[in-house]
Amino acid sequence: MNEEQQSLLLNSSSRFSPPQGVKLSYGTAGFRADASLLPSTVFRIGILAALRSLQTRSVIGIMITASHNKVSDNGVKIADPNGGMLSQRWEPFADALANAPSPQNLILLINEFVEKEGISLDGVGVVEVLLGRDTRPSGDALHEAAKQGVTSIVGAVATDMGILTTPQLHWMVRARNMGMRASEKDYFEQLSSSFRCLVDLVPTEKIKFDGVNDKVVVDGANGVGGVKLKDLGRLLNSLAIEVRNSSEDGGILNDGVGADYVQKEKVVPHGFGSKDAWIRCASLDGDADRLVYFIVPPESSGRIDLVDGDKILSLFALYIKEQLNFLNEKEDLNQARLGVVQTAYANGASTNYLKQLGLEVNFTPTGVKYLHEKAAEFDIGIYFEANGHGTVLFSESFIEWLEARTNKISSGSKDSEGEKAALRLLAVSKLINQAVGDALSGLLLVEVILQHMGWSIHRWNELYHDLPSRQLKVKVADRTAVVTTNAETVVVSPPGLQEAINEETDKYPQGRCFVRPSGTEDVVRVYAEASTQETADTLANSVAKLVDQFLGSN
Ligand code: NG1
Ligand code: ZN
Repeated sequence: MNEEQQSLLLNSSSRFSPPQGVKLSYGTAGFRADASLLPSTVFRIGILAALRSLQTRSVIGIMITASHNKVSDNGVKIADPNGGMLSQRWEPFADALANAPSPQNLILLINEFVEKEGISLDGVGVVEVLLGRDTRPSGDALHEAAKQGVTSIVGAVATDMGILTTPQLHWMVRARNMGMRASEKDYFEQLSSSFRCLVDLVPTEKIKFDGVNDKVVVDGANGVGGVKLKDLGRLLNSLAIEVRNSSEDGGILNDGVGADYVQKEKVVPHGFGSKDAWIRCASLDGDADRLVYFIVPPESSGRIDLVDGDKILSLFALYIKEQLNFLNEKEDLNQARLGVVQTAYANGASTNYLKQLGLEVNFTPTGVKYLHEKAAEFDIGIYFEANGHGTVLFSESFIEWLEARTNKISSGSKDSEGEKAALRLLAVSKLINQAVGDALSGLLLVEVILQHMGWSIHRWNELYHDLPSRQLKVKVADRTAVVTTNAETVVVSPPGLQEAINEETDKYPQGRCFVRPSGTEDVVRVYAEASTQETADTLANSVAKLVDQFLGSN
């Protein structure tokens, strides 16, 4: 690197000292920690994003959020040129940068890395990094740190996209790199127009309004999603959306609210109660990349019936499979490959259901980057984590095929079911976020599919019955001592732990249990399923004890 570049970096990085005695790791979804520990990390991620942008000659994104974590935390993650997660090859560099002890050390690391990756720091040409942040109070200062990081690489500029949901930022990066319009207004317009198109294609005999089913009530986690959903809702006249726990209501982010709370605790979020009995309710997480639905049974004393990511996946799969059947019924036609992707956290009943539909079910480790990568292998790949993060990916070649097919329709032929199915699938590909899981676009797709099927949330929830399950966290001295294989279902280290888990699990009818180190919290997670809630709880508790015995607490 030349002298100008070197002194720019030395100067700016001396203003952002890393916290003492803390080791940060990029994890399953970027860096997350108490916000006070993060300025230097976010600054350095700014540098990394600028380098990635130089290497790919594309727009890169930085999102400042800690999703469902508490309000005092924050975090940072990168959107790659295709709008997806940062290339896994760059993650070790992100870790090394974040933990470099001094500005000199940082420069050494950068020099080494740019040489290895063949990135030229000659300052020729301009590259751009888009910055987004959620509603956390620490967001402004961290945004400034990211901007300083980006602009300490000669030729890189940072564009402030303002307060956004995580999926909006990813969508914008993807759109920019595809030469498409990429403002927030464009995002809302694309979602609302494809939603309207799908509503227009709902079979007329299915359209019914009965008061209870017309409205969806959404818990916005007191985060960014609620406000954005209100903006989007104004563009939709065939759907009534009531938003509660929007960040304007004064409640605390993710505190007794939001998709993570609702999914893990299975209780009503703040602001919901017996008055909502039987209504269709949904919950977003703090940065609106997760979505779950729920039902408040009457006299439930706070418990809910959860309609989780697995059930959203099942609903999407059913609808898409129906459209593919219409396409294949009479004509040639396209033998599109449909695949679904889950993790070990998927409820066993959902996997059975999907297999009974004749679908190919694939498993990957936890972390949407793995699910996304697998789903991208299909013409249509649907992936969801049970916690409500997921989307539907369409291959470029299948979209081209659909475009050609639907062009034929607009130039004169008649409305067969096959033609409507092609129009629907094309509209789904525009509605559902192709970059990452997106609660807002997911919610619109659920809503229009329910209209299409003429279903209430109860009918949807009856697709199959979840096996009772329990998730627990165990604090251990070193969670990295747990090493797993087979999409995280089998522990290979410490030795003997898996055998002990197997012995315990075998005692329970329909028992299934696995443990893995969390990528976002300093805990080992335990998941257990069994034929009754009591036995699922007992299994989870006994395995948590085993983890504690094998790994010891702090
Ligand atoms: P970890 O902490 O690695 O389990 C959690 C979720 C993931 C994913 C990431 C990123 C569970 C059990 N795990 O990861 O599915 O969403 O956060 O947000 O829900
Ligand atoms: Zn999130």
